[in-house]
Amino acid sequence: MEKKKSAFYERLESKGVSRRDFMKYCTALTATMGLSSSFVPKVADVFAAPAQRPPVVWLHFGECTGCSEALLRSQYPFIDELVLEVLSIEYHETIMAAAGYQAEENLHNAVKKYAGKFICVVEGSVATKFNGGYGKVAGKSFLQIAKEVVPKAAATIAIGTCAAFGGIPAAKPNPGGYMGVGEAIGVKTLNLPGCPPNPINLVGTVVNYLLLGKLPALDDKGRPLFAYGKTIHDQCPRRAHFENDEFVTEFGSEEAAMGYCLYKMGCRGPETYNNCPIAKFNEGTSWPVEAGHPCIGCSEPNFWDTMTPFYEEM
Ligand code: FSX
Ligand code: SF4
Ligand code: F3S
Repeated sequence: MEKKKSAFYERLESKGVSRRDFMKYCTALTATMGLSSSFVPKVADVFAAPAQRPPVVWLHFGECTGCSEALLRSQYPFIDELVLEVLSIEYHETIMAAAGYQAEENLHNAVKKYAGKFICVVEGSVATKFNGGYGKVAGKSFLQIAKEVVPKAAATIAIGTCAAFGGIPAAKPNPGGYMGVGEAIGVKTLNLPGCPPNPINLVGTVVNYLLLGKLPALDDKGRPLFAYGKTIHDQCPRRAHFENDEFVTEFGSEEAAMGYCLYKMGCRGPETYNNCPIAKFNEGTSWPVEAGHPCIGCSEPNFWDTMTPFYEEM
């Protein structure tokens, strides 16, 4: 175990990531997951000395691959660490070397070999009209693939608003009858919406599973409460107002409020459940409202239709 750990830290160093940076990441991840700081060393061990590597089958349906892109650019774990050390990715169209019949065979073999044991991650929504005719991979409709693979998984994670709720492919007039994977085939999925979702919420979900042996607690829409338990507005640094001519902000400093609330520019923060203000994007650099753009409600059910026209007050 100790040998495994020191080899892990050596690999990190060789990639220019110090042990200190890694522990900082684990502290942020532990806080995001809603666990007390006493869990930080245990969270670190999930990466440094994983006891098990759950097999993952990652399916792509109707989407833009932004969810995979967001994950591939996650600061840590670097995707190769995530792929090779924490998870055993058996099938993922964007990153696997196999193509054509060989790729199909990989999928078939993985589902057979790990039946009842693998985690299925679904990215993108499923066309349901015309026998699923509006979306196919290798001559099979998304609908058919979802029906064949998803029920055999130990758990299914719908990553991104498309897979969770239908998302952009399901926007009006939606001729193909696109919908979220759970609704399309009548199963319960763990939903990580966002267009794109924040990769830290996938990592948090997986680490929760590996550390505590179960999936995190969910709300009535299948979203982990640790990430989607509060609205954007409830955590927003722009939530500031004047009181007796005094500038008052409940969250952070006056500088952090950076000007004023974007509500009149159409901000959907008050009706959007997500942890963007805390988790942020691009290595914790910023998030839409901090960058001066109103939240467009990208992680809510029925995004896009119920959130447009953007820039109009709710
Ligand atoms: Fe959807 Fe993923 Fe939006 Fe894109 O692939 S959640 S279109 S950012 O990224 O599925
Ligand atoms: Fe709420 Fe949006 Fe204003 Fe922030 S910018 S306080 S989320 S309405
Ligand atoms: Fe999406 Fe709003 Fe966050 S637009 S990325 S939920 S701030």
